[in-house]
Amino acid sequence: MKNNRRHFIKSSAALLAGAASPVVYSMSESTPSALPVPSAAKIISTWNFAVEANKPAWEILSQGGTALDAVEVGARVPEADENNHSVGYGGFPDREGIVTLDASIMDHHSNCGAVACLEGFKHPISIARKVMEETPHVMLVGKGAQKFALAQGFKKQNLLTEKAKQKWQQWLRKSDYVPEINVENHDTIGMLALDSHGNLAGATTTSGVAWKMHGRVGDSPIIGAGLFVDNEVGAVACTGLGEAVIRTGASTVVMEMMRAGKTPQQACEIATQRIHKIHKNHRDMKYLQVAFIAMNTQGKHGAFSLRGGFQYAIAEPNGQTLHNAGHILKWS
Ligand code: SD4
Repeated sequence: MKNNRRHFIKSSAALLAGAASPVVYSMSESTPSALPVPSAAKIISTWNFAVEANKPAWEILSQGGTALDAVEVGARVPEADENNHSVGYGGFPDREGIVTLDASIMDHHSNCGAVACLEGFKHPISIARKVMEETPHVMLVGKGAQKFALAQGFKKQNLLTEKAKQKWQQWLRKSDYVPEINVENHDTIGMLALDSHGNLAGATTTSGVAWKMHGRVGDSPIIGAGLFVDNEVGAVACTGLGEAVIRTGASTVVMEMMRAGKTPQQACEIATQRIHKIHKNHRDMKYLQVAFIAMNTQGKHGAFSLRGGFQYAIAEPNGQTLHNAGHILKWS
C-alpha cells in the first residue's frame, strides 16, 4: 500500500452498532498524506455496498482528483463483484436468461454518456464515459452499444454467473413476474461526488430489475430520470423501480427543487411524496420502492425513500458513514 494512501477501516464498534444508527468507518493512515485532503470533497452513494465503492473513489478525491474519475472508479467496484446481483457481472438476468446492463455518467459541464440494454461487458460505466467523451451522442443501446464497446477495446465476456443462472432457473419454474425491488437490500449504485475544485459528477450502473422483459430499460441510464448533474445547483441519483422514476422525471424534480432554494433533503422528500401521490392507485404501488440521494454545490446532502430499508454511504475528509434514510411507508 502506498504510504500516502488514505484507507478506510471498518471499526468493530461500527459492526456492533448495526444499521439502526449511522455506522462509522474510521479512516487511518500510517504517514501523513502528501496532499492535504480537500475539505470540500465529498461522496454520497446508494445502498450498503457503496461503502466499498466509496473507498477507491475517495482515494481519487483525496489526492485532488476529479469527481468524474471518482464516480467512474467507484461504480466499477460493484460492477466487478459477482456477489452483487443487481449490478454488472453476476447481475440477475432478464426472463430469457440474458444479463443486460444500464449505466450513465455526467460531469460538471453537463456532458453525459449512457449505455442501455448492453450485453457482455463487465464495466458499462466506463463504456458510458466513452460514449460521453468519444461520440457526438449521449446514449447507445443494445447491439450498437456492444459494437462501440468492442471498437473502444473493451473485452466481451459472459456475465451470467452460475449462481445467477441457478436463481433464474428457479424463477423459471413459476415464471411469476413481480419486479423485485430491494432484493438483499441493495440495487443500483448511484454515486455523486464533489471534488476539491468545486465540481460535481455522478454515475449510475445497474442490471435493472431481475427477470425483466428482454429489452427493458430502467431509469438509470436516462439523464433527468435516474441521474442528473448541474454544476450550478447540485447532483441527484435515484434507485428503485425505474418505471416510476421515469414516469415522474424524478431527478429533474429534485434538481429543480434545489434550484428553487430547497435543501437537498427537502428536495428528495418532495420528489418522493410526488411519486407516492401519483402512484397511490397504480398497479405498481404494492411493490413500489424509490429512493433518492442528492448533494448541492456546497456539499450539503439529502436522502429519502418511499419505503424503509434504503441505506446510503457518505465519504468525507473525516471518515465514512452508512445511514438509514428517512421514508414515508413501511413494507407491509
Ligand atoms: C431500474 N432503478 O432499472 C433501476 C433498478 C433499481 O432498485 O435501482 N432498483 O429500474
